[in-house]
Amino acid sequence: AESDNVLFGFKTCSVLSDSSREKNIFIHGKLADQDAVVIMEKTPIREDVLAEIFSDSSLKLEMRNDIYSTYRLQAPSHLNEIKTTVVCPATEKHVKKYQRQESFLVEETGKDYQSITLPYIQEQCFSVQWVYNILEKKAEAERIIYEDQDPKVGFVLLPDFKWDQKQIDDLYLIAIVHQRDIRSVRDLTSEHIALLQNIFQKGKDAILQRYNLPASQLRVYLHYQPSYYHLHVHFTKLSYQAPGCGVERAHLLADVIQNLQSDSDYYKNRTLYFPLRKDDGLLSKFKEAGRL
Ligand code: M7G
Repeated sequence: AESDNVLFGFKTCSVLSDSSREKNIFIHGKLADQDAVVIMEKTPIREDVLAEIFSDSSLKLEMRNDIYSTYRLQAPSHLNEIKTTVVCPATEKHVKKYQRQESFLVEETGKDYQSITLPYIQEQCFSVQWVYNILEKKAEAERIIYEDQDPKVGFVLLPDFKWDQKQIDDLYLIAIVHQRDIRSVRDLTSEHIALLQNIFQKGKDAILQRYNLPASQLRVYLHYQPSYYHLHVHFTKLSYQAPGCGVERAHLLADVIQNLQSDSDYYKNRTLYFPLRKDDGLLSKFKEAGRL
């Protein structure tokens, strides 16, 4: 029905990026005069629904040649859904985030962080209201897989919104810490080792219990730079190449813990490398400072 279709009346402005291989499209448009980003993605074909597809679909022959034939198969509509994410109202930063663009690798010393990055993220970063909504059970409360309520070492583990939870192959969860003053790995010191170990251990336990997936099948990491400056840890299936997870941004949680164990100020002083998109405001700041 039109009334519960939030996309009714959506007007496309531009396609930000698309991929026939990943079968997704990122669109910038207007929803009742507000900027919106819509992400649509065809979901994987699951083995457990094959029987239903074979018995309940209509099949149209396209061509036959010797032992070869191709068909157009119309699967039952509930097996033919498009996973859709809507960001509205979207900021200019959201639009840029999803735009396909050239990236440049930035070299950020501890000093650069203090003088360039920190001032920038203090005024420019994405709102973390959605994170607070999760921590306060104002949103996604029923999706929580595990919670440790301790204010110091506690966290909430839940499915990332990139994962529709229909199959384990693209398992993707995030652990969001209860502490609110840790922006990124740059803020971590040996004081946080207990917190990180707690997330690592209990996160792995919870995933084993819930999904029967052992730790040896998991990639557990943080992003630097993250999009959202409230500390969170990504848990994905090892065999799954999550979109947007290049090697340059990922820091394995196990490594982060060891680095802090050997040097409490490791992430304060180290030079960290990360890619930034061509029109990222932070990239301009590095250029202005003559660091690129
Ligand atoms: P990140 O490393 O800060 O940024 O990770 P990235 O998106 O550039 O990787 C934030 C993670 O939180 C991403 O994996 C997002 O898909 C996920 N995420 C973002 N939002 C706004 C939400 C949300 O509202 N709910 C949930 N469950 N996950 C989200």
